[in-house]
Amino acid sequence: MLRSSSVKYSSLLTRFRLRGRALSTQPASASLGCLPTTDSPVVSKLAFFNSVTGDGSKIPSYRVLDGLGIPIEGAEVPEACISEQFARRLYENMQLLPTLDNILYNVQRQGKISFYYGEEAAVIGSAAALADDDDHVFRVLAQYREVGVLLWRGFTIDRVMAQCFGNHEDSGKGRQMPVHFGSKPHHFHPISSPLATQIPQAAGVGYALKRDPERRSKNVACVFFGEGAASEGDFHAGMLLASTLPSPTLFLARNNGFAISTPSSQQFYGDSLSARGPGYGVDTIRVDGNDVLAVMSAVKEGRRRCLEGGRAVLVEIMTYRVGHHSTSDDSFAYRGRQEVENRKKIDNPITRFRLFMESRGWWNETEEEELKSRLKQDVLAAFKRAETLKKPDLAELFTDVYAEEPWNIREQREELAGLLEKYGQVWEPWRNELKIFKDEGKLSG
Ligand SMILES: Cc1ncc(C[n+]2csc(CCOP(=O)(O)OP(=O)(O)O)c2C)c(N)n1
Ligand SMILES: [Mg+2]
Repeated sequence: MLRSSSVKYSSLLTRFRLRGRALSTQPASASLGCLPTTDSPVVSKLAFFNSVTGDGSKIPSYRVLDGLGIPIEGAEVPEACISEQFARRLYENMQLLPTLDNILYNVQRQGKISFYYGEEAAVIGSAAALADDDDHVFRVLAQYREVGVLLWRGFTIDRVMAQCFGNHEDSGKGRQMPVHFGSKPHHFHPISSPLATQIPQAAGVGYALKRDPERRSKNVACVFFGEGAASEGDFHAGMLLASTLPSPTLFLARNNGFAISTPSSQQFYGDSLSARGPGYGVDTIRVDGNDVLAVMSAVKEGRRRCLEGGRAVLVEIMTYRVGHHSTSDDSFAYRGRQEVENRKKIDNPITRFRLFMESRGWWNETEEEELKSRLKQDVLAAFKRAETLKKPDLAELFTDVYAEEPWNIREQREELAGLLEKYGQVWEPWRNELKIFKDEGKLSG
């Protein structure tokens, strides 16, 4: 009995050793084989590790332009896609975001809507890399700071305003909170408020795309989220799903240093989000998020890997939120004004790219002034127009949930119709309020 079990043990040992020798990159003499259930090589040195770089250093950040807009040594400017015309488009879109931000910020202070944007290079660089073409579609599941992706895809400023004001031109029929955009023709899934829900959803979208022979290797699910959202369990569920049931899911983590008032130093202890990618077996890169060219190149390479490998990729985009979290936040309650002013000056993504354009003779002060004034006029005109438009038809309150109206919804609709008939013209608050709806709030649907 004893003899037979020790024979079995020694033959197993030989097998593991042989297996280890075949797999190991070490010389045969140094190989101690592999564990039976993994390819993990056996070692005799007791060593803990806490770094994915192997030498304990931080994961590097990929960059193309320095702070003065000059390509750094060894960096490749994506010449193929940086023509003067393309660079101008990038720059104009980057400038449009703060213009929208400033005007709508002031509007919100008058109590009209709520709003939040920022991170021009991170968002526009990604948008440019994720443009659909004749053969490929890049489906976007956003958090809320990524309207630049929609604008890059041709969503108009009028439509931005329609959504924020919830008027009858809003394809969401005024049912969503402001900035919770969605647009089917632009392949932009509707945004939802609970943080991180879009992450596992994206892994599901990626998997569905892979299962569909028509869309396999042609479509990618691209999901944006902040480093704060990545503290939710949903981040881990999404990464695990996309890596285990492999799917073309591009994880775009905007690390802007804050989740409202919580600094990222209180969100995680390790080497930030990039360190998590290899834990899930996911190709990962960290990129300077204030360098639009670096973001564009990294996201483009990420999408290539998703398309060709059919697997997930993680891009951590390092930036800094110079604005308040949203229009309902005063960030100077938890960080110094000087810190923000310094960051605005030292590492401004727009200035950096403007300097690059100027160094090529593609931009000057006059064009800068013209662009800023044109964008301001466009945004103000769209804002004024949106303000005058009526809210959607009141009858829309009862539509779109069920294919056929059930009895309880019919009862509610009839009850409202009765109340409107009784009080709509005689009770002053209702009389005034109903005027802002299409058809003066008649239940015409
Ligand atoms: C599940 C959930 N918890 C909390 C919130 C409130 N909330 C809204 S935005 C936000 C901060 C998110 O930070 P981050 O993901 O880093 O995105 P950023 O705003 O920095 O772009 C929080 C806590 C929420 N919307 N959903
Ligand atoms: Mg954040």
